[in-house]
Amino acid sequence: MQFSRAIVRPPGRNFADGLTSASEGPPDFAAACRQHDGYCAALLQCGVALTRLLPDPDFPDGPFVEDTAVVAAASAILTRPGAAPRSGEVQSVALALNSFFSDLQRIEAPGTLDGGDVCQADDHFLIGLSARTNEEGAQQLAEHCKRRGHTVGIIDIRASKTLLHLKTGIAYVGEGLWVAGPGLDRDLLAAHGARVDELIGVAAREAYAANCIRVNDSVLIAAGYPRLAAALREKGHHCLAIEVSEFKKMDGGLSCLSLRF
Ligand code: CIR
Repeated sequence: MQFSRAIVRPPGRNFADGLTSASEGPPDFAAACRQHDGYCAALLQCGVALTRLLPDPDFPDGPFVEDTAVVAAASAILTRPGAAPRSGEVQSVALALNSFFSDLQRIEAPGTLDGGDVCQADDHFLIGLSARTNEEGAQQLAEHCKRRGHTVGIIDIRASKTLLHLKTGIAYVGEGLWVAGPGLDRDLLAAHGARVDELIGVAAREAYAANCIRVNDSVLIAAGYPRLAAALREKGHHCLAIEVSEFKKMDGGLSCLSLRF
């Protein structure tokens, strides 16, 4: 899949006030800004033009824009984030998406859905049921995707103690290649309709790195996870390692920092 644009939002001064289950201490604001700049530079290097939203003081989790919308083919669907304090993040993303998509839909109550629970693999969408995405939200997105000719599998990760979102643990690299962290394997993905030609299993000590993203001719991965980087390079992929330690402290990874289309 080729991407020509991404929406991003730099962290605001109150970034440390966002939601987190991590116990790594508060993020450093200046370091988070530098790391976000590095992330944006990598996207630009991949040939993607950026729409940069302004930080919003009311929404410290605002940089995690991926959770607020799902882009599928020529359409976009605005989410209803499963965490109530994040619901107001959708409005500014909607304004930005409006200039690119005439077909802008919404997840409606009582459905909730976070974009982090949605993994597109070519024409197939995997949707995670999680603490953030409920059955109504997953079904609404599934219908939306099916109407547009995609197939869908819904994976229940609610029993997982380590996965905030489905994409916390899996990534589709392209051409049938997947990356999957502990507890997520080939059989599970295939049972939910995914084509799995190859899968790189990520060990528990590198679990955070499973949230990597293919952007055009490169794979962006978190810096500091050499085994996954080596495995991807061995398969012929060009990897760009990005420092995201300050976002990890807020339970965020590489995918959640942009909406790519
Ligand atoms: C949250 O808990 O909602 C944020 N602190 C982190 C969201 C990360 N999003 C993602 O993985 N898609």
